[in-house]
Amino acid sequence: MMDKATRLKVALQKSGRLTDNSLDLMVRCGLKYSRGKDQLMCYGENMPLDLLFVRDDDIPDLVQQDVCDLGIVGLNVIEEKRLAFQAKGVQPLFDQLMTLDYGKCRLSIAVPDGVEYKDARSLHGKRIATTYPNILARYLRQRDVQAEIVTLSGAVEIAPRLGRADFICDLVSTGSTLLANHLWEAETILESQAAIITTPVPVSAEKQDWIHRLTMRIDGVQQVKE
Ligand code: PRT
Ligand code: ZN
Repeated sequence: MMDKATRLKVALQKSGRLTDNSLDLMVRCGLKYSRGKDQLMCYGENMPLDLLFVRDDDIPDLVQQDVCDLGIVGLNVIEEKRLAFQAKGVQPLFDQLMTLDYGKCRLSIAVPDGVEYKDARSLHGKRIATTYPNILARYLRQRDVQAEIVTLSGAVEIAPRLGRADFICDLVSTGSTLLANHLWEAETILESQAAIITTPVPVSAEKQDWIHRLTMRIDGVQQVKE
């Protein structure tokens, strides 16, 4: 094994919608790895690259804190974190290196069946439940709409039925969750897919070289699949 400082650390989602595709991508890039005992890490055997498994929401922070050199996470999480850091006056230290061809979804405004919605102005004076308060706030600000953002950590789709909100702003892929909860998709506010983020802080030449090789291999893998 090479020196710790020269090994790339890549953060992946531990268990969720991005996990299988992200691990599969690493394998297709040629990575052979062994699992650590704690299941928290995988160690590259034929590349100086180790995988760290965490909750997706923690991935931008790990890159921000320079604990990891790279991370794979949805654009929705990247954008929400970027805006949250900016709101606190902290400079976000993660750059988007490339987008990946999985994890596709959209962040949309959804409306209870029977309720009218024409455009963003329909949200004026209303309560909107979401787990993406910063992205939603920017959307409302850009349209001069004043609305109350109800920040929830999950189960956003049941908020209207519980009387906690008039509308929701949530991720949609097939639309079946909205349908099952008697909601209809009115407006998309962000298109999302998985992406690789990296630190803008300069890394060693060896690490930079491996980041370059990895992105070339990912390009190759993604072109084959097209
Ligand atoms: O535990 P951890 O925090 O790591 O996982 P998580 O529960 O926060 O995330 P997870 O695994 O659900 O999603 C990880 C990422 O996958 C998201 O951040 C998105 O970038 C992406 N993704 C793609 C989705 C969806 N599609 C998706 N459909 N994330 C969530 N959903 C949910 C959505 O919130 C809603 O509840 O699925 C439901 C809607 O799906 P449809 O198909 O019924 O429309
Ligand atoms: Zn999460």
